[in-house]
Amino acid sequence: MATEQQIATLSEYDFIVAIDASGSMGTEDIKGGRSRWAFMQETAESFCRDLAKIDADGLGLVVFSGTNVESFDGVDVAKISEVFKQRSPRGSTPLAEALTAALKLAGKSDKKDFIIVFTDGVPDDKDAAAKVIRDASNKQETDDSLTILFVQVGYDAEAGRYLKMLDDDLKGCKFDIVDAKTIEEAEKFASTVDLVIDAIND
Ligand SMILES: [Ca+2]
Ligand SMILES: [Ca+2]
Repeated sequence: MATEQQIATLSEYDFIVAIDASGSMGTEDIKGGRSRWAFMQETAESFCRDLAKIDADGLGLVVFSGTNVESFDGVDVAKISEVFKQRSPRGSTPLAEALTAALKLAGKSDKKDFIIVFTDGVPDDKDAAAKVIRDASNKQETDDSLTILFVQVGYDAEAGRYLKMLDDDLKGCKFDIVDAKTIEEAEKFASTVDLVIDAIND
């Protein structure tokens, strides 16, 4: 269970959830024959239900695939479920554009920011996505003002290597602001609050 102290710490943050809706999210490689999209939807809704209790002015949401990067501000879980119903997996993985959109939502208030990205594949432009993160890190005054947690859905080995590089080995950053976990690792935490605090401290 999360302590009051932990919840007080996290109430200083805006939470922004970025959802990869690229075509490969339709791959049915999750146990029980489910698609990555269905599995991610269930997990993301559960995390958002917990985060919405902490983030008093609502969550930020970015949904990205192909040339379609949609942003929503101040949303609740019902809105997130509605967006899931409207989108289905198609197109490529514009991660750099999605991170840029998430940072734009983050910049709307003075709160600290926590961005959680659910993604399954290698982005369209690896270097561009890394540059967005590096530039954000280098603008920060403190390590905890922004954290980006990547949650990998499915088992794409190249995507796993890329996200691990962002987490452990991204050169030229003032602060290490990235944590990367598989969706199975993320689900093992006792609570969403524990997962978020672990990522902030990474
Ligand atoms: Ca908020
Ligand atoms: Ca890290």
